[in-house]
Amino acid sequence: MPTYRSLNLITLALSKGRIFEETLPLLKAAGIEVLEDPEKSRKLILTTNQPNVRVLVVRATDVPTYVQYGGADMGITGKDTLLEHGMEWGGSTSAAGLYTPLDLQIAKCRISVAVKADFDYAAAVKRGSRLKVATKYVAIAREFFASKGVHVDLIKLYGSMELAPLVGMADAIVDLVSTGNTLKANHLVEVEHIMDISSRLVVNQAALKLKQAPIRAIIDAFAGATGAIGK
Ligand code: PRT
Ligand code: MG
Repeated sequence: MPTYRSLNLITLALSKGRIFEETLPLLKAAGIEVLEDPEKSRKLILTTNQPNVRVLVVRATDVPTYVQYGGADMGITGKDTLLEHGMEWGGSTSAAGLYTPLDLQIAKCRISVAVKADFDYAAAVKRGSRLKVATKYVAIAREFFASKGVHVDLIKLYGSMELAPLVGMADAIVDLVSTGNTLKANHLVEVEHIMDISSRLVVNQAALKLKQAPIRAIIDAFAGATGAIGK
């Protein structure tokens, strides 16, 4: 049986860095202030000024997993991460028991295909060449190239994708771009814009049923602060 405390306790999973920083104003709008700085503290569970709200610090790619398995009631994560986690787009609920009621409009970027400046991507596509594509986003890349009818060999990497074309390991990469400075610094150019990315609030559906009032209060405060419409 859940205890009174566990029925009140709200656990939010966040990743360090840009998502954490950009979430702070949203939390503030919900009257929540995180009392420790994850960049300074080694703690993985952070307290807040609300005794019934705590924050878990997890890897960005682990946020959907914590929420899916109930380690956290809710989390904030990029659309890129949700798609790679297997979330189907088009609805706000998924088979994994995840509910994504809000586009928070934070940590915005786009996911793109980039190649070395001297690689003629359009010609390679036109010829029907098989492309070697390095990416952390294999699900998104597979779906994108399949929809274009381009044959690809995907090489899974966990970071620094920009290196792969430079060392001749891949013809192209699929990666997140925001200012474009990283591509430019590595002599890569963007040749396809796959989709726009922003971060979403993701909620465990069972937790939402058990803890309706406190979770709804946070969703509403975030929605007000974002000016977001349910997506
Ligand atoms: O770093 P770690 O391996 O722990 O995890 P992570 O890279 O998944 O986390 P993090 O914090 O870097 O990114 C979390 C989320 O922020 C992503 O899932 C995106 O939804 C979002 N986001 C927004 C970005 C960017 N913008 C972004 N620019 N994530 C990464 N980048 C990287 C990009 O991969 C590239 O290397 O920044 C570089 C490009 O930036 P520009 O400005 O040079 O174009
Ligand atoms: Mg990173």
